[in-house]
Parts: sequence; structure tokens; C-alpha cells
Amino acid sequence: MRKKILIARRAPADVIERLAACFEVDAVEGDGVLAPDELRARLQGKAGAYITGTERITAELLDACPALRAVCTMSVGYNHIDLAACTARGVLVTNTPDVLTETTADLGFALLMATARRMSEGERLLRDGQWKSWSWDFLAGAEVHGTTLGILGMGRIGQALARRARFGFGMEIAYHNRSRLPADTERELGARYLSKDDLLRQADHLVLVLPYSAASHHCIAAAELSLMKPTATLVNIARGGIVDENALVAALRERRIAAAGLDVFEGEPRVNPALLTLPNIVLIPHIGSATLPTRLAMARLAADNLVAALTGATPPTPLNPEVLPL
Ligand code: 8YV
Repeated sequence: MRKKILIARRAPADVIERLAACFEVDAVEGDGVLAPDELRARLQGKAGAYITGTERITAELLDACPALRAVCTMSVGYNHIDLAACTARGVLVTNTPDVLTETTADLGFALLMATARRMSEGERLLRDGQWKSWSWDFLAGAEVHGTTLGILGMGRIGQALARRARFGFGMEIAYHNRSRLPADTERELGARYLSKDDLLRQADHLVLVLPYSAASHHCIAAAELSLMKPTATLVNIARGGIVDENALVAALRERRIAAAGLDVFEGEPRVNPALLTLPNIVLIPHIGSATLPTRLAMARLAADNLVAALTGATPPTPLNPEVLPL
């Protein structure tokens, strides 16, 4: 009998075909998100789940879906999955690293540029018919080239950002991470390791690229923002919950930092209404990995993982390989 799987979000046609060639597929259609009770109901009897960053996999859900053996997310982040609970129950979890690194770093740099150079503010003004004349300080923003880029979280995406900044923009690179990079990588990137507080103090532009967890929840809050330069910009391409949005609103309103660019939000797709009232912020709807080639690569990698996991092969990018073989 063919194993049953759930494709929990609309997926590319070739991915559905590939999975349907191997499994009995229940595929969610349309762009809706399954509510937790719908997800639980649709997962009954399913051996595998193809999910995205929006479906939460909790211990309770796993207990309610005992047939589930593999959860394959089309995202590099996996804070929506209780990995320990999966491992304890022998459920394999896979994610999609590497294939989105460069694309997400591109977006991070674009957001940094847009934020520092006040591009959204300029476009709003132009569209509103408010571009009347020139003045010497009209929409004068912050310099990017030659300044210091602070990177909080120096994994694959952080390093890809560092390369763009150093080799493309002649920036100084400073970073803070759970663990220090090997000395030759630091040398190649020209990256200086700093304590988190020193990074906050020294960065002209600070980009957040660290994984979200209980430990990183609100790790940028009022105290951290107060260490930053009043001319600094803050860019978040990681997860919304890393930043205390109310503290950020206050800091931006009082110009304790110059500007912020956010691709991710704590309650997304709901956006804290106070953020919408600020001029000095660029807001984009979680599009870090959103190019067609990259999204296809992510979707195909998630499918490769699921096929391998449920057919006894070795999945390409497992997060808890210790549960193998299933
Ligand atoms: C995903 C992301 O598009 O990979 C991640 O962790 O944040 C994005 O690239 C999003 O999570 C949907 O799966």
C-alpha cells in the first residue's frame, strides 16, 4: 500500500507530481493556511508532511498524529517545529538550507540599502505628488559604503551578506554569533568578532540573521536599542520575534536610531499597526527567499527529503539524522 502524505500548502506542480508518483497525496489547494485543528485532521493516517514556515508542528500535534514519520519544511528556519518532540518520537525533520542563502542575502542587502537611503519614504512622497523641488538635504540618508556592518548571527546567510558588504561596498564587518568563525573564515571575510553589546555600539548598520528560539526571543529590545548609534539602521531578515516591536517603534519615533527595515514580523502576516505610522521604516512581507528559482529549489529539496525519508533512502538535509532509519 502506498504511503499517505499531506502537502499542507499550495506547491509547484512538478513537486506535487513527483510526490504523487511515490505517495498517495492529499494536497491543500488555494493559498489558505490550515488552522491547527484542520492540520491535525488532515494529518490523520499520513506518514509524511510537506509543510512551509507557517504550519506549527507541536508535541500535541505529533501525539494526535501517531502515523507521522517525516516532517519536511520548505524553509531553512524551523522554529515552527518542535524538533526535540519530533526526535523523541522518532519523527524525521528536514529543512532547506543552502539553496536560499545567496537569494536571502541579496534581499538583506537590498533592504539595508532601501532603509539607509530612505527609498520607501522617497517613493511614498513621489507617489503622493510631494516631490516639489530639490534641496541639499532632500531625503539625505545614511552612507552605506565604507561604513561598519554589524551582523548578529553569522551562519550561511550572515557570511553571504558579509561577502557582499566587504567586496561590493568596502564595508568593515563586525559580527556576533554563538560561536566564533574559524580564523581563516574571519580573515577571508575581514570579520571582527565582538560581544553583542560592542556590536550594537559599533555598527552603522545592524542586520539580524540569527535563528529564532526562546534564547533569541526579543534579544533586540529597549536596552539593546539604547546601545546603538542614533545614526544607525537596523534590518531584520530573520524572524519577527527577535525584535521587541514596541521598543523598536519607540526608538524610531524618538529617533534614538535612524531607521529600520523589516522583512519579518512577530505576528505575521498581521503587522503591528504602530509600525505603519512611522516614516523611517521599510516594511516588506517576508520575501527574503522569494525568487522563482530559489522557491522552486526549496520546494524540490523539501520533496526530495520527503521521498528519501519515506522510501528508506538518505534525505539530503535532515535536522535530526539520529532518528534514521525510520
Ligand atoms: C520561507 C524563510 O519562505 O526559509 C525560511 O526560513 O523564512 C523563508 O525563506 C518561509 O519560511 C516559508 O516557508
